[in-house]
Amino acid sequence: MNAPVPDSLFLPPEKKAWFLHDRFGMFIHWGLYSLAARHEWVKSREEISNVDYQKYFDHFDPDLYDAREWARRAKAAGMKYVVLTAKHHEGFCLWDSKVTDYKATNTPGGRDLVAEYVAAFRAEGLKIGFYYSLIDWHHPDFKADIFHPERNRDPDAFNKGRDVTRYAAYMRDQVRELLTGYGKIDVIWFDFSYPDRPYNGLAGKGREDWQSEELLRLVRELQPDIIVNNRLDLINATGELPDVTTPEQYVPQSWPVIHGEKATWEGCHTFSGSWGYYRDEESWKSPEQLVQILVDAVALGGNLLMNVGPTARGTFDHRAIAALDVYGEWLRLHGRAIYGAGASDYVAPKDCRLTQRGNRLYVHVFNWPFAHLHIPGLGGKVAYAQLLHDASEVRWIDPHAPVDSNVGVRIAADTLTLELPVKKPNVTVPVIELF
Ligand code: FUL
Repeated sequence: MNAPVPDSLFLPPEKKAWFLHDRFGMFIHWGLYSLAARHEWVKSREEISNVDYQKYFDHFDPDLYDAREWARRAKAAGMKYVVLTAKHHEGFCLWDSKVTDYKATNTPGGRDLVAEYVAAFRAEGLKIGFYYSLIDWHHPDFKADIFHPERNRDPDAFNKGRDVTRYAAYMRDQVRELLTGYGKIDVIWFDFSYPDRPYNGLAGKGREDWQSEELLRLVRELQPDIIVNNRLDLINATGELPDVTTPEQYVPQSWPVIHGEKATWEGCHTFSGSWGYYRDEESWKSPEQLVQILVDAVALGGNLLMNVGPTARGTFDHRAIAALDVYGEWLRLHGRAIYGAGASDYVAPKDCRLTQRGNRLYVHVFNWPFAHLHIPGLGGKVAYAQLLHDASEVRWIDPHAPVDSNVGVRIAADTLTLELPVKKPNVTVPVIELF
């Protein structure tokens, strides 16, 4: 059922102004997998059947969940928008959906977790987003594929009687609930299509299975200004740039380009190696890495959606709180190098990144050099320079000063050579602001 694609399913740049300005959001992955506490893909990875997964539903009781506390922490970390997994691949719904029993209100917890989330984050002034999985390992009409937890049963027998068009209608019903029940929603984050990976002769899932055009048309009808990500498998079908493209767990080398155009993009990353709460995971990022991922995104014109995986009791783990505090502290002093800032046409010196906001340029120094930092192309163009965290002046070497006759090296007139303190300032990533 493929209705023709209308002229434009995606937003013009002016509708994305808030998104481009705000730059930094919180992703939240929360679901039954938080009880297993060993990755949100646990059901697929360990091939757990619905019957065996039921224990997590029966024990889901987030008694310490206080969405206002989450929202306060997000705001204090400098995050301006938020995206919560209303439903992840396991199929469990955090809201009181009328079209399934597989939802938070039917667990011992018995609350509409989405309603509390929306109210709390909105009250803190954050923009509100929903993640909604196109994959559903619980729904009776979702077919087996390479990732399905029950993929190793005979796929023909497993898929018999399953009707993916019913599943597509179910998704539309749910998206309608989410986009009509909670006021203005700013982001919808669909996840994900994999049309090129057939399994056992079965076609992979893609826009035909999801009926992506219809889904997107519904989204537009209900929330015309909502930002929609790129995972509906529509890029090639529509020939258009999606509202936002979403490189996952990597820092692009250059500004992501689609159809020859620079895309609006948002990197998404985790604090450790999992999106869902993973008790025993040890690969937590260092403070430097956390800040650098954010700077890397903005320096290439992008956003960062940084993930927290709350525990099954509804709390943020102490390691997540520490990571959020890193952002809060850094952004309190360096926010103007991030919000409303973006890529610069100047070339960053080695081990640095540049962001620009109007006619101010920000040099983010990832690896503190000894005493001098040379920035070609900026000689003669800068009126004043300071370290951003304490507004202490940074002086530079006059390229026209007499040459030291013993050395005979002259600084090129178009190079700005900053004289830095020998010791790295005591901030995670120091920034020099150039006026
Ligand atoms: C992926 C999902 O499979 C992960 O579990 C996570 O939600 C990530 C943001 O997107 O594709």
